[in-house]
This record gives sequence, C-alpha cells and structure tokens, in this order.
Amino acid sequence: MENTTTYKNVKRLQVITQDLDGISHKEQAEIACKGGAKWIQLRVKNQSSYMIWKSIALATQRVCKKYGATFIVNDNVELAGELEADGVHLGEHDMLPQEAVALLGDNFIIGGTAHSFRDIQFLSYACVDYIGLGPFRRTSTKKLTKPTLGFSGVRGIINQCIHEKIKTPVISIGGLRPADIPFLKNIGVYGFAVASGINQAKQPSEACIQYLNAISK
Ligand code: 3NM
Repeated sequence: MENTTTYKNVKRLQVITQDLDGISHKEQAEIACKGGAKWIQLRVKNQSSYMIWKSIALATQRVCKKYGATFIVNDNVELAGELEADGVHLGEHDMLPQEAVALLGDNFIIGGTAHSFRDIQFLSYACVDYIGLGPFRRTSTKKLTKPTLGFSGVRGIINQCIHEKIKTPVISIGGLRPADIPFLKNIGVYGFAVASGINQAKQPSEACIQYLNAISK
C-alpha cells in the first residue's frame, strides 16, 4: 500500500537522541538536522534530576527551532508542557494518552509505543497522533522485553490495521537500516524512527540523508 497522506505534523523520519558518551543530545540533534531531519525525539533515560533534564531539553529544542524541526520529548509530559515542545512520546509505562491530552491540550503531538495489534487498537482509540511499532529488529539502544517483529510481524499487524480501518500513522522502530525501508514502506508503514543507525554511524549526517533518500524514493 503506497501511503501518500500526511498527518498533523507527523513526518516520515523521526531521529531519536540517545544518552551517549562524548556526544550530547543537542549535538546529535544538530548533526541529524544538518542531514535534513525534520523531527527529533529527545530520549533521555539517565536523568532523575528534572532541572538537568530540562537544560538538556532546552538546548535540544533550540537546535530544532534553528532548523525548523519538530521537537518531541520522550516520557516526560510535564517537561514537554513546560517547554511548549511540539509533542511527547509515551512509552508503555508512561502516562495514558488521554491524560497527556488533558494536561497538554490538542495542539501537542502525542505518540505511543506498541508491540502488537492490540496495543495499536488501544492507542488508536486513545487518539494518539502516531504509533511507534517495534521492535522491528534486535537493537542495543533499548533493553527489549518484547520479541522482535521482523518483516512478517510488521506486515501481519499492518494488514490487521488496514482490515480494521485504523488510520493512525504507524512508525516502525528498532534496529532499522536504510535497506529495510522500501519493503516496510511498501507494506504500509508510514514512517521510521531511528537512533543508533544515525547517531552511532561513522558519518551521522550522511546516514540521515541515506534514510531520508530511502523514504522519499
Ligand atoms: N523503542 P535504534 S526499539 C526506543 O520496540 C526504542 O519500542 C523500541 O533505537 C520499541 O534505532 C527502540 O538504535 C530503540 O534501534 C530504537
């Protein structure tokens, strides 16, 4: 299924920053934006201090504003609201989407994490703006608690979405490489979320361009 629709502020490539030694979240965002990324998710996992998290987020948001990129915050609804970020990504153990909408209002992008068709059904009824479906492949970026889906798992779930007329854009995530994108696009995946494939590439901006080229082909 060739999906040509565009949804409210939901781009086709989401670049996710990581807690990495030697390169900050802000720097990762800037390198991705130089490679043409227009959507950054700040994914801070090692901060219990709200103030430090906030300063990381502010610096990353500044970069996103400079490049006209959408800026969303992982997990932290309060921070997304305080910074007037463009949105928030909710993991499976985070706040419910309805609660996030109640706190943030309708203008924020709300993303959710799904590992199965049942998760997608739940999130689409909760009116999230996009759904991250994974893990596509094994990855060292996240401690995975769910089995990898692979092409056949993703295809089966996307087919169920088509059958049930679920229209929420589904973004594939987990160990994605540029070469995976044509097939995933072809089976109806709307977008792609990538962390290590860009941030930890030898030449991250060029890697970002490769993902974008694969998406736009
Ligand atoms: N969530 P990379 S997989 C943040 O399956 C995240 O829910 C996943 O990073 C899920 O592109 C994942 O380096 C890691 O694999 C994405």
